[in-house]
Amino acid sequence: MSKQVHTYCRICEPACGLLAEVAGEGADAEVVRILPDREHPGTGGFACHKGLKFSEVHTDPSRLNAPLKRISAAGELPAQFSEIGWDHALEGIGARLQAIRERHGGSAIAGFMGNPTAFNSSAAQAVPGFFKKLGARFFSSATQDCSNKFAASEAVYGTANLHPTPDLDHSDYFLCLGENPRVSHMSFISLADPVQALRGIVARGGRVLHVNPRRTESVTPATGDWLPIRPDTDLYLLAALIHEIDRLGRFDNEVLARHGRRVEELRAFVARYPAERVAAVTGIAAEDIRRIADDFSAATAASLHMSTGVNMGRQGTLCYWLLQMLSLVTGNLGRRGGNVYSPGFFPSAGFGRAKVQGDAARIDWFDGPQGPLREITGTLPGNLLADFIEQDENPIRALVIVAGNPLLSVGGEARLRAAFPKLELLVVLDLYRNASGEYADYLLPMADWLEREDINSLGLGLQPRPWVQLAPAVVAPKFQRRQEWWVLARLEQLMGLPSLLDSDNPDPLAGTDKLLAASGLSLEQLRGEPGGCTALPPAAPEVLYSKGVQLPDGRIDCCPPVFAEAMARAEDLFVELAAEPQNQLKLINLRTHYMHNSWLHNVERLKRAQQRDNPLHMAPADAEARGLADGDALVVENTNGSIEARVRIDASLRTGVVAMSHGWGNAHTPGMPVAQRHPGSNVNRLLPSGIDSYEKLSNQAVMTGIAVSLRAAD
Ligand SMILES: Nc1nc2c(c(=O)[nH]1)N[C@H]1C(S)=C(S)[C@@H](COP(=O)(O)OP(=O)(O)OC[C@H]3O[C@@H](n4cnc5c(=O)[nH]c(N)nc54)[C@H](O)[C@@H]3O)O[C@H]1N2
Ligand SMILES: Nc1nc2c(c(=O)[nH]1)N[C@H]1C(S)=C(S)[C@@H](COP(=O)(O)OP(=O)(O)OC[C@H]3O[C@@H](n4cnc5c(=O)[nH]c(N)nc54)[C@H](O)[C@@H]3O)O[C@H]1N2
Ligand code: SF4
Ligand SMILES: [Mo]
Repeated sequence: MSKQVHTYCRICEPACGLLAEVAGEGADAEVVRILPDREHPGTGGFACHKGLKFSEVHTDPSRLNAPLKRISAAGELPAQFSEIGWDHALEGIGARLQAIRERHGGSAIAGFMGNPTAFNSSAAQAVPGFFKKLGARFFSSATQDCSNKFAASEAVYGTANLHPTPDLDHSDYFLCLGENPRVSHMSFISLADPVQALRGIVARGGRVLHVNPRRTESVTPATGDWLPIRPDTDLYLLAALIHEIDRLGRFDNEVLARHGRRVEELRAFVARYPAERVAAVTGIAAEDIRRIADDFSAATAASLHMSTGVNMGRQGTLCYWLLQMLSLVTGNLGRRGGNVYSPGFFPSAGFGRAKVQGDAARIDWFDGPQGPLREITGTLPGNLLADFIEQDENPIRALVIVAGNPLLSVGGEARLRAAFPKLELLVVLDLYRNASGEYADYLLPMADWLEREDINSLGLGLQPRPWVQLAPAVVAPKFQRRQEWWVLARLEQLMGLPSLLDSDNPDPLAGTDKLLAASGLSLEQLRGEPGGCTALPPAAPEVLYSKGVQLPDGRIDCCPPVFAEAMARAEDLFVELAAEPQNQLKLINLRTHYMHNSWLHNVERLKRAQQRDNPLHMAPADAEARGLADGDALVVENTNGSIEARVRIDASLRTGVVAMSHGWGNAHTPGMPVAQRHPGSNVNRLLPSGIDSYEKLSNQAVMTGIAVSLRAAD
């Protein structure tokens, strides 16, 4: 006898509704297969192969199933581990953390919280709280991903938590920058089947334009056109678009008078970048820029969005600022079909409120080891992790990684490989013994999302069609797998700190109950419903202004004073880009359907013939100019490092641009044997690390538009 359990996928933003078919009862229950949930009120049966095949991760024989303790020397690879019981492991870890804390203070301890935590509602609450209680330093994958968005929204809206999403169902013009909806399913918007939404715009006679150095899989006659751009130059395109719209006299002065401040300062900044001036640097003809400005501002309802391809350039914060401004000055912000705020079950824009000074957001800088530093939503720059471990004064001595793999996800692999063995203690909480875990003193086996309860709170504010679901654990955790919140709460107890486990009836999701109350819902009610899922009424577009914007006077800052230095630097970078040699190759990222950052690499089914490594994709003209053919072995190098790769000629790339997938490089990851058999190269060896490798305003790492050169492999 089998039954079907309603659940949803926790791999990426859409959170697709799923049905898990379960055979057996209690501890013997097994997930037989996973199907799309066609009746799901939010996602309507959309799902991709990663979610539908997640049971292969759930049952992967390489999973961590018991706590492991290192028995080989620090840094020795491959590492040797032996199994120990939970009590033993946690007592050992607790005692060592406590000793380090007493000797050197909490800041000698650090946490690194990786991306899957974002979809893990109990861990998302427990992990930052644990490190705060310790007074520890804190890092997260956000500074490799999107922290520019937090910094920009803080300054512009007064909250890191407001990210107006494109109202694709009602747009007749959509500008998509540095994002590949078909492959990634987008980020900072939780929408099932985004490609269907793009098709809808084109079918209605509207226009979709993909601004990208690569003609992505999202560019088709039915889903939009391609506007090729030189990497790391989006700021100048956005500035030119706003300026040309101003020139056309199309600023919505009524909206700006009602909701904006410092509009003249914005005007003055963008006036530095007329279309004629930015054409050569962006690689986009002036008349094309003027035509887009005209079409965008003339559209009945135009929206726009940007993602990691722009975040990871050198000026992601300013880009996100101008993206908001393009929406605002054309009257599209908070308007049907424009960019809207959809609070869902709780208006979370009120969280993450910026500190203010006068009428503007301010940043609290402090002295870092190498100059002024800030935290962004509590996080230090991941690109300084190696520096903090290696520094003489007050170094990090203990690191706890939760659902992350910084060795492969952060720039400068060689620096982290050198730094990790210097730690007195490295603890890794993961599904796998991943590349970073190879350096661990303790590896702790975590439950996956079929084995735990979750609520889709990540979607708060990001769902154009809002819904809430409380998914029960489909089956009990297998073997000795445990949840993150429980591990950290046990450690708190062992270290004499207040802990959730002090309660007789600990509920790691209890914090969400208060938020649910705002919509007249409760955990108890959702737990009682078989599907656990409720569609919520969409909000009126104007709530962006009433419930979203958090600056004291309710206005939007069109030219935040905290950007002054970065605005001046924008001109220096412009001059630098303009002076670059024509034949300089620039490296960008390339997500595929067959990888998910550095994980899912142990899933055999994703290792199809063309997907067993991560070649260097190259435009035909660039290959021809260098006498290269498909399959040639190369060394890709720059001042940061070098890697080996094979050439793949790829006509989808703009000339001068090469692309490689990240998350590969598992030659030394015996804990993931499928991944190790198809190791690929870690492209992040070519990325910068350290003090000049991230955007100062936001701690966001620079990861695209990286200058590289090529030579034949020996
Ligand atoms: N060159 C380059 N580098 C990049 C990027 C890029 O585009 N180009 N993208 C960046 C981005 S956007 C991101 S978000 C980061 C991601 O950076 P990270 O978060 O550091 O890395 P992931 O590869 O997502 O690794 C996630 C780890 O969590 C584990 N895991 C999965 N589910 C769970 C769970 O439920 N519990 C626990 N405890 N562990 C779990 C997986 O096994 C894996 O080891 O990478 C960044 N790095
Ligand atoms: N299959 C799959 N899906 C994923 C992931 C995955 O690894 N695999 N990762 C998940 C995660 S953690 C995230 S954050 C999201 C990210 O979602 P997206 O941001 O959509 O990720 P990408 O597909 O890497 O798209 C980035 C795009 O930016 C382009 N680009 C690179 N440099 C520039 C530039 O300078 N300017 C412009 N305009 N474009 C540029 C690239 O060509 C690429 O098409 O995806 C999520 N979904
Ligand atoms: S699109 Fe993302 S959330 Fe949906 S099934 Fe695929 S991996 Fe899961
Ligand atoms: Mo990400």
